[in-house]
Amino acid sequence: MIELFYADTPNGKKISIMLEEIELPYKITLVDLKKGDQFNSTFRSISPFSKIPVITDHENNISIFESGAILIYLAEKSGKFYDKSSRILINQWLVAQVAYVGPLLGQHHQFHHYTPGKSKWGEERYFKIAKTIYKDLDERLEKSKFLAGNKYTIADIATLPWIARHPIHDIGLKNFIHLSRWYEEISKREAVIKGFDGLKKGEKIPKI
Ligand SMILES: N[C@@H](CCC(=O)N[C@@H](CS)C(=O)NCC(=O)O)C(=O)O
Repeated sequence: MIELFYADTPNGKKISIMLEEIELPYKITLVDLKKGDQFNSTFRSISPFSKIPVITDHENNISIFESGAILIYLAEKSGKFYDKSSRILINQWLVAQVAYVGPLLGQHHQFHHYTPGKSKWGEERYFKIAKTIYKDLDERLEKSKFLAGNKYTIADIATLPWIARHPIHDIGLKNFIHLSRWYEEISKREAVIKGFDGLKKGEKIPKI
């Protein structure tokens, strides 16, 4: 049994989607970020930066923090979405998501959506970067069916929940035809639909 320490955010959804995809038994333990659960000492003992997601694999009593590391662990455990022959490519697109796409789109959420009017500089800077991320992903997906080649991988699973925030990005996903094609195709997967609704409240993946 895998225990997923979860909050309903793009980083949390990456792992609930992966767990649905690989069909391993799992349970979700909610971490209420607004209440500050992430700072309690029990949680900090498995998450040194006080962040979700974290998993505990009770089969071998191991805990893993950082979404990219968790995706790699689950991919290796299940033998899915991380082909040995494509690992160099998959690692690049996965690390680009956790180190660049996620954090920078996250800044765009903060300045543009959550605190508009606080910092014109911040709003302009991260809007521009977010548009560039859309453009660069679109260019990649013009040449490649999925981010790391012809097969759906953990790099796609990591990136989908961030692009699913497109309604608050105000960039116009439909104008990026290759990124839209990729988004629509992945959004139709049964496991993605189930995993996206991590809290089982009937949340739908936003349409384009
Ligand atoms: N690099 C981390 C980022 C995780 C992260 O930023 N988690 C956020 C929610 S999406 C969090 O736990 N925030 C709580 C806080 O900062 O207090 C990963 O990819 O797992």
